[in-house]
Amino acid sequence: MKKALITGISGQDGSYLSEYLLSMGYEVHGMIRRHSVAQNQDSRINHVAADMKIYYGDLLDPPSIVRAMSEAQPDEIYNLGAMSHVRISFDVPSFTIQTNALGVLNMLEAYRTICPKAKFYQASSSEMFGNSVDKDGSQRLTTPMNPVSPYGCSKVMGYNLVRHYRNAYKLHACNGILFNHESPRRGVNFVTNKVIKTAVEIKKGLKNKLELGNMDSYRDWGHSKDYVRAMHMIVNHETPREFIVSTGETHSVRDLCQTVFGKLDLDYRDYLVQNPKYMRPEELKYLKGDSTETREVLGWQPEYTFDSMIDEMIARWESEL
Ligand code: F7E
Repeated sequence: MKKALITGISGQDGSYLSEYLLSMGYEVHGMIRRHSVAQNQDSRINHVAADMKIYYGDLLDPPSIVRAMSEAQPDEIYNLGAMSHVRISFDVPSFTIQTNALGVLNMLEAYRTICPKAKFYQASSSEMFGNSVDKDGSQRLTTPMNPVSPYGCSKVMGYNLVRHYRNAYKLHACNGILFNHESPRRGVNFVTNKVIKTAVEIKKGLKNKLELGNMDSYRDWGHSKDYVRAMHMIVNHETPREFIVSTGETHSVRDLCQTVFGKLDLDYRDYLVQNPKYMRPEELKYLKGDSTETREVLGWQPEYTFDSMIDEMIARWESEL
């Protein structure tokens, strides 16, 4: 039986990844941070918590990492824990850099000391590219990294540390550069789920406006469930290296609103209020990932489309509200 240790197990990706690994017969161990509202700690993994071993821990608390790694003795480590909200990273830049950069260092140090034969996956992000776009309008492994947020800067540091530790200590450490990925489990302060939840509330007469920031940025939105399958393929590829995970399709925030409200027979322009509070000091304008190599080398393919993902997210709020 293979054993996996997941940091950030209570997040969107952590919850789907733990379900996926359990379905393949893995013994799953996970680290969660203490939260003052106890039910918020593990609401996404409650349904599978009894089948896993959960430890309190923090990427900034090396003793907790050492304890979890020593007890789990994992074959695979997935470092998904992070301060993952780009807009909020401007408000808490020091915490973001510590968690997402120093936190990776703490994980790598424990890994090379306690279980160097394990395979290590680092959740790297398309936010690392900033506003770099290749001439053909895509980002790929060779695209320069010019991050435009404390979050993006911190992820570049984590990415480079993983490459450095792989080369210096001959570790099987990999980076998946994942473009935006969503699902019904996405936090409601990320734009997809915010727009979808608000649209359903408006349809049900519970709200009368949608407050957003920049409408003209473009994102390559995939589904988290498809992307956690890619994580497993990346870490189990014979050669530890980097891979891009993306749909290759891009939509603006405006397109997203039009599609979501259109599906509910509404016009988003009747409800939209632009609020500077949601603007970022520097914005990443355009993302469209080229994952051709990942599809060819790993045989990965997404199952969801932009439309089927939105339908699933609408259905969640329609049944919940
Ligand atoms: O914003 C615009 C906003 O916060 C998408 C994280 O998973 O993906 C995610 O980062 C776009 C931006 O995601 C609102 O300005 C407009 O252009 O949903 P988001 P993100 O910043 O792209 C990357 C790959 C990660 O790695 C991150 O961890 O939507 N936008 N109005 C808004 N965004 C939010 N959140 N709220 C608004 O009201």
